[in-house]
Amino acid sequence: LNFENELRRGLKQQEFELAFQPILSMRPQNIIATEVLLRWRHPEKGIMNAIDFLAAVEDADMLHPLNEWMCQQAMAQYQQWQQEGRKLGRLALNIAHLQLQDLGFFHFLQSLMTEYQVTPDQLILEVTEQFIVNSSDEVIAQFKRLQEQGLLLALDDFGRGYASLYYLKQFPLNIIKLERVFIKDIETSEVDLLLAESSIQLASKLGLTVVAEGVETQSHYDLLTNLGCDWMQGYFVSAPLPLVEFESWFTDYL
Ligand code: G
Ligand code: G
Ligand code: MN
Ligand code: NA
Repeated sequence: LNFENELRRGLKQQEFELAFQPILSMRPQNIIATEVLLRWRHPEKGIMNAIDFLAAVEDADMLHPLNEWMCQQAMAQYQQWQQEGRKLGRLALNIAHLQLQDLGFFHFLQSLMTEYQVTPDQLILEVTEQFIVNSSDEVIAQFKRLQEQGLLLALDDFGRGYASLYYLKQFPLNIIKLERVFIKDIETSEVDLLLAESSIQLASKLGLTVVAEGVETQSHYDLLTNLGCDWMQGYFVSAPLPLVEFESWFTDYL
């Protein structure tokens, strides 16, 4: 209850904010998408990442309002960048599996798309394996409908779970995001390099686009380019940044 009050207070006091991290193609290095990550600028605890509070948000039954706030803010920001002529690629949103338990999310998404003039071909939705395990046929049908209009569906944190290969087969994905633990040691560990290589090959053969997460160095970049990885994300390009810093990053970059 305490934390729930904290959350409500935080939302009301506008302590939540968005961070942005670009996703680039490997060669040439073009901005493909901009991922939105939730942050809580807590008056005592400082800046907290989503991972530090999302589970508690879920327990407090506050996931829906917070995620709806995030989606609305993100779409409004994206529309503004569009109007300014910024070429930031697609908008990539993280969608918690609990948001997808019924079709309400799709109505909500549609109303935001109408309000902010964002089309399906400007969006990537990032879901987790947990969602794929629990998803209903109706929800999958909704995703397919949006995918026919150009929306891309990404599996986040690929490789962290336990049954990934099986789900790749039965779920209509466009993209897999290779978890950063796979990337971290590819310069020094032959096993890690082999795992990255086989994941990329498998995904490519299944017709999926591969995004490497946690690309931090030139040699990560070189190795992944040679392995045929499609897109990348990580400190090598940019950390997730608050709005003002992100805008100055892309002003220099574009
Ligand atoms: O950047 P950060 O450490 O917060 O990211 C940790 C995890 O939280 C990542 O897996 C990221 O996808 C997830 N995440 C970040 N922002 C959001 C959000 O707005 N909604 C959901 N559901 N997950 C998010
Ligand atoms: O699970 P997800 O990949 O969405 O988590 C994103 C988290 O990873 C964020 O907390 C973000 O700050 C962090 N992150 C993003 N890029 C890098 C990177 O290149 N290296 C490391 N170590 N962390 C990163
Ligand atoms: Mn993500
Ligand atoms: Na991720």
